[in-house]
Amino acid sequence: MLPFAVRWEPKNGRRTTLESGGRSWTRGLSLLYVYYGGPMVATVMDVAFLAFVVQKHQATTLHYDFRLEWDGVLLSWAVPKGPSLNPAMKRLARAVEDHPLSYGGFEGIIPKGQYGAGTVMLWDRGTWTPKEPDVAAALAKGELRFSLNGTKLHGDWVLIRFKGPSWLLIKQRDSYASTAEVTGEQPFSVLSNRSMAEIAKEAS
Ligand SMILES: [Mn+2]
Repeated sequence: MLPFAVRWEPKNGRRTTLESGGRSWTRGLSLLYVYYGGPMVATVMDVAFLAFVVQKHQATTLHYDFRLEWDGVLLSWAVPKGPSLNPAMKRLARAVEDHPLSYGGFEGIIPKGQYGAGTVMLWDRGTWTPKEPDVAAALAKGELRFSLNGTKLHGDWVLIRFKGPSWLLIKQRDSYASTAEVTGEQPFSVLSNRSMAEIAKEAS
């Protein structure tokens, strides 16, 4: 009987970031749980991780840019209120243009006159795992289910398109779901531990 993978968990601390041809990705050891029809078996595998990043962006209006690495770019949604850990809170997520992978590490000031001028904070980052292997089909269908393994965001999430470029970002019910206001309670950068005001002062 062929093994059927039911879930995997990245093992933190055993990962490295590789760079090649201007593209970087993270890989490391992962615990893969497989089911052979008998008891669950855990095995260790070397897998490539897909990056996710949330950048808090004070441009004309404040929003959180939610980005998922796919096919060599960062798929991007602008979330005005930011992600919520509460499954009852459906957060508007407006699809915006793909960004280069290298932009996912950016924190600082976008100068006046440039697109998106303002302050950018690396609010969260980590890896994501699609629930279905065919991400392109899920995006075309307008329903992408995935899990996040970040510093602030974890567990299962879904992006559902409801009209044109408008999607909803919703936390799924799991042990990471909560009524905590994650954006308010964890306002600092995962990169530098700075506030938006501290990052904004950098330029002056
Ligand atoms: Mn933005």
